[in-house]
Amino acid sequence: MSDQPVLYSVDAAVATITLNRPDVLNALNPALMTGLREAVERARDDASVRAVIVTGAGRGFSAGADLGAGRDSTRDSADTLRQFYHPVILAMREMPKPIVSAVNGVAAGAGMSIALAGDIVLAAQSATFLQAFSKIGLVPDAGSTWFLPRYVGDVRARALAILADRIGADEAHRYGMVWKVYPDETFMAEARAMAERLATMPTRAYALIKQALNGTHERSLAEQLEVEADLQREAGKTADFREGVAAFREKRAPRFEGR
Ligand code: LHQ
Repeated sequence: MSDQPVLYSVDAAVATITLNRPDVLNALNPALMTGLREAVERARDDASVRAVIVTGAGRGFSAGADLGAGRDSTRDSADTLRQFYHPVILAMREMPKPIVSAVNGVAAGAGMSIALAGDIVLAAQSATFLQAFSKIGLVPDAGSTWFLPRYVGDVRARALAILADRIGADEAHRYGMVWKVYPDETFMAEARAMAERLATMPTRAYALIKQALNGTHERSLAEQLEVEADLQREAGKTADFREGVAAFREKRAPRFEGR
């Protein structure tokens, strides 16, 4: 196994980004967050990549910030967040390709925030989620206070943040923060199949869909209608739109090329 904190590979137009510190449940440190940022940017810039999977090596997705002895306790947390965490969360949201978060095991603290930053969040049956922050006297960060109220509503977001209870995949699914749960045995194959499916779809439209949904909660209906109209103009100019309509008329499956 490589000792790189983040692994990156591309197969069949799908980039797989693997958090790779399995001995510590992929706890996050500056080297891992830098690697994650670079991997996300690489997937963004590689025209052959049309979908991305983010997952964890070993039995965890990520246990959040590394609390081990090696961490630099003299460093201001806000500086660490701004330098290493915010660019990753923003790059994931702004990534013009769909991201599947394949939550293979525990997602805690900022590890849970990273999972929630994906577009389609899938969980293995044995995966767990916890807003570990308050257990060690911290506040949720890396976007959890933004994602959770929007995904699960205020009542659950507050309870999750305050109580820091560890919840299972089924509960996370019921709350609405996970799209689908799969048995552990087939989980990675299902996540891969989802990403491969996304990689055959109209990639430009996906980029525009992400743009439409990013920030929708901050806009009025009238403003959002304008955003939709502008983005639809762009989508309407793509080869994939022409192909989608042609395939519909010819009663055949479309062959989207992502442009
Ligand atoms: C770990 C960790 C870990 C190091 C397990 N670090 N080794 C804060 C500050 C500043 C800037 C950035 O952002 C943040 C945000 C945050 O993310 S704060 C939240 C930090 N994370 C946590 O508080 C979670 C701590 N971990 C746990 O509560 C448990 O380990 C969970 C619930 C994640 C998993 O429990 P188990 O499945 O029972 O596994 P375990 O506890 O036995 O852990 C396995 C190994 O991983 C163990 O090492 P060992 O050598 O004993 O086998 C742990 O020490 C290590 N590990 N989390 N965050």
